Amino acid sequence: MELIFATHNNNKVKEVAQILPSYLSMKSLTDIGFFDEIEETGKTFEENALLKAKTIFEKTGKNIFADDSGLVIDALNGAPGVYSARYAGTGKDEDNIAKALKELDGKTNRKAYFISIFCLILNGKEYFFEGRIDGTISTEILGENGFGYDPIFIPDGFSKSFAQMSAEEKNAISHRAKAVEKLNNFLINLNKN
Ligand code: ITT
Repeated sequence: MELIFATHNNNKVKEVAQILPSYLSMKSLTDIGFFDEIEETGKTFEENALLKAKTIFEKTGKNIFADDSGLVIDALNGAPGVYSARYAGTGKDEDNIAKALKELDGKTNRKAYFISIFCLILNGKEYFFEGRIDGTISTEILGENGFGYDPIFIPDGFSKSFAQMSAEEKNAISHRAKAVEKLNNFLINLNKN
């Protein structure tokens, strides 16, 4: 079964390629030659995931999934949330991280979670899957692996950041891996019925 992954983020493509079950073959937007920006005007992760999946569905009519994800920080009233990619306004991970650390300066509550909402459009119908991982925000940059806010996110039960983990370690517990698992279970059940 072939699915198009409606994302321009190559780090997401890389992660999902490592966790997607082998009966699913994934095509990226680069593979299908779609390079236009998709404006994310939604106020929720669900709205933005749907917007991305729908844009590509309307172009291709094929089966699609999209991932809208972000970091939700308790002491910042949920920021950066849906604005995670654009938090500092420069589009650079290091600027987003610097802003988050600055906003949290002196705060003792460092609780946060990563969330990923997948929107699947299958035979024209929309389905949503959510993955979440709780953790804390470190006081400094830790590690160089991964992308985005990985260097400042320490998942609960661990003493290292996502950026200090191997891809395998992150993929075993991440928000994105959990959303992919739900999508996979849904497709397996669909085939049984
Ligand atoms: P697409 O919309 O093209 O998929 P994007 O990067 O703009 O790519 P989002 O709008 O979903 O994607 O923004 C997600 C941002 O949240 C992402 O750019 C990171 O800053 C952050 N993020 C999401 N998942 C992450 C993860 O696993 N590790 C670190 N940061 C993550």
